[in-house]
Amino acid sequence: MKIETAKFISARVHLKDLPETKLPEFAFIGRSNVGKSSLINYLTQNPKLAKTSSTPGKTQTINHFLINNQFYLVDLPGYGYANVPLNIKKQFEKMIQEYLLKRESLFCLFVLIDCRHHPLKVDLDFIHWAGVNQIPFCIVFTKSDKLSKNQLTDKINLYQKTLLNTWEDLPPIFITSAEKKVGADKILKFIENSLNAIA
Ligand SMILES: Nc1nc2c(ncn2[C@@H]2O[C@H](COP(=O)(O)OP(=O)(O)O)[C@@H](O)[C@H]2O)c(=O)[nH]1
Ligand SMILES: [Mg+2]
Repeated sequence: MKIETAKFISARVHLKDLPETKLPEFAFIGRSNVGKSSLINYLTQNPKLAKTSSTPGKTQTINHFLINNQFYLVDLPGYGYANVPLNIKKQFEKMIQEYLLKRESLFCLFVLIDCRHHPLKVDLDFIHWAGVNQIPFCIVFTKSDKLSKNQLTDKINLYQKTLLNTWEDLPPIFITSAEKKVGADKILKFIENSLNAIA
C-alpha cells in the first residue's frame, strides 16, 4: 500500500472526544520509549507526523492520524512508566483501557516490544489482558537495528516460547527498525489486507 496522505487529526483524553468515524483504526501501544511514534512516522514516511522523544512519557493523549482518507493510525500513551506518580499512572491506564475496550472502530492493536529485552512482566501482563479481553492484536518488535541477526532470532524465539506457555496460538509478529527502515512493507501489507477484508 502506498501512503498518499497522512494528517494529524486530534489529541484527546476521553473516549467521547475522539473523532466520530466509521473508518477502521490501527493503534500502537507499548512501553514508553519503545518506538511507537517513530514507527508511525516510518510507516507514513513523515518524520514529523508523530512527536518522538528520547524522554519517556511524551505522548499523554490518544492521537489520531488519518491515512489516505481511508483509515486511522492511533498513537497511544505508553504503559509501564518508571517514574510517574501512581494516580497519573492510574489515569493513563483508565484512558487506554477505555479506548481499547470500547472504541468500536478499533480494528487491530499493534503491541510494540523492544527486541533487546527479555520478556518483561509489564508487557506479558498487557498481552495477557488484551488476549483475555479479545482485543485483536499483533506483536511488533522494534529497534531491530540494535541486535545482530543471531541475537534477534534468539530473542524472538524466546518471546514466542514464553507466549506459547500461556497461549495456544501466536499473534502475527512483525520485526521492525524505524532507524534502519525495516519492516514497514509487511505492516502496511497487513493493514491493506485488513482493509480489503472489511470492504
Ligand atoms: N536505534 C533505534 N532507535 C529507535 C528506533 N525507534 C525509535 N527509536 C528511538 O527511541 C526513542 C523513543 O522513540 P519514540 O518513537 O518517541 O517512542 P515512544 O515513546 O514509544 O513513542 C527515540 O530516541 C527514538 O529515536 C529504532 O528502530 N532504532
Ligand atoms: Mg510517542
